[in-house]
Amino acid sequence: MLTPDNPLRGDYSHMAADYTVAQEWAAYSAEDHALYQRLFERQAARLPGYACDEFIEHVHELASDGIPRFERANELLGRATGWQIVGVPGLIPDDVFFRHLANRRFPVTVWLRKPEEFDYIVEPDVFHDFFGHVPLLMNPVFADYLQEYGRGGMKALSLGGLGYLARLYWYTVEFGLIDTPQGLRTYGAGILSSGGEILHCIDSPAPHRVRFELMRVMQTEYRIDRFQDTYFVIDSYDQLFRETAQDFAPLYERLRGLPTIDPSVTVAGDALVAPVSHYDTHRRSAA
Ligand code: HBI
Ligand code: FE
Repeated sequence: MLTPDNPLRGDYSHMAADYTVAQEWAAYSAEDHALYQRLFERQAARLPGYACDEFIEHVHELASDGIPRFERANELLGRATGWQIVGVPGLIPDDVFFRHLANRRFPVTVWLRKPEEFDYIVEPDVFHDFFGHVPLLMNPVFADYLQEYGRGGMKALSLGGLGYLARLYWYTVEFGLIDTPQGLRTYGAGILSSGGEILHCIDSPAPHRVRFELMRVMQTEYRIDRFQDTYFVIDSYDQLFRETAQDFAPLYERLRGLPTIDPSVTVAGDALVAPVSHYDTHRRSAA
C-alpha cells in the first residue's frame, strides 16, 4: 500500500473520497490502445481449453478495439447483474475496496502498463482488472459471490479476519480453478490476464491442485511474485457463494489456533485433482 518507500504508480491526487477517478478515455494514446489490443489478442488466443466457458463468452461481449470505455461496459454490466465498474488510480485501502464490492462496484485501475511490462506487472493495471476481473461480473452467481465477499470483508476488518479473507480472494477470484465436464478450467483473474500462468495452472504437473475446502484455503499462504504452487478447485460458483454466505466469525476463532500452511506442501485430508493432459481432455470431449 501507499508507503514512502514503495509509492504506488497511479495518480491519487484527484480522486474522490471513495478513491474513485474518472477514466479520461480520450487521454489514452494510440500506443496505449495498441498495447492493450496486443495483450487482449495474445490472451484471447490462449483461452480455449483453459478459461471457463462463462469467461470466454463474456470477455468477447465486453471487448472493444483497444482500451474499453468503462461507461459502455457499465451499460452491459448494469443490465446483466447490476454491477458497475469504477475507475481507481490503482490499489486502494482494504476497507474502501470491500465497501465498493459490497455495493456491487468493482474498482478498475485506469492506467495501462508499459510495453516492457507486457509479460509481468506488479500492480494491477487496466488490463489485469478489466480483462481479468470484469467478464465474470456478468455471471449472476459469481457476481453475488463477490458482493458477499465484499460484505464479509467489511466484517472481517472488525474481527481481525482480513488476512484469512485475503487468502480466500487470492485462491478464488485471482487464482481459482473450476472442475467442468470438459475438464479443469480457470476462472481466476490473475491467471486469465497472465500469458504464462494460464497454461501452467492447467498443464503443469508441478503445482498441487486441491479440491476447495474453506478452512484449508484460509490457512494457506500465497506468494505474489511467482506462479502459484497450490491451486484450489471448485465444482461451481454456487459452491463459492454458499461457502461464503455463512458467518465467518467462528471460523476466524478456529483459524487463529490452526497452523499456517505453506503452498508448496499438501496436508492430510487434501483431495487432490490430477492434471489432465490436453490430449485426454480433447479425447474426452470428442467422445
Ligand atoms: N485495490 N484497486 C484494488 N484492487 C484490488 O484487487 C485490491 C485493492 N485493495 C485491496 C485488495 N485488493 C485486497 O485487500 C483484496 O485482495 C483482499
Ligand atoms: Fe485482481
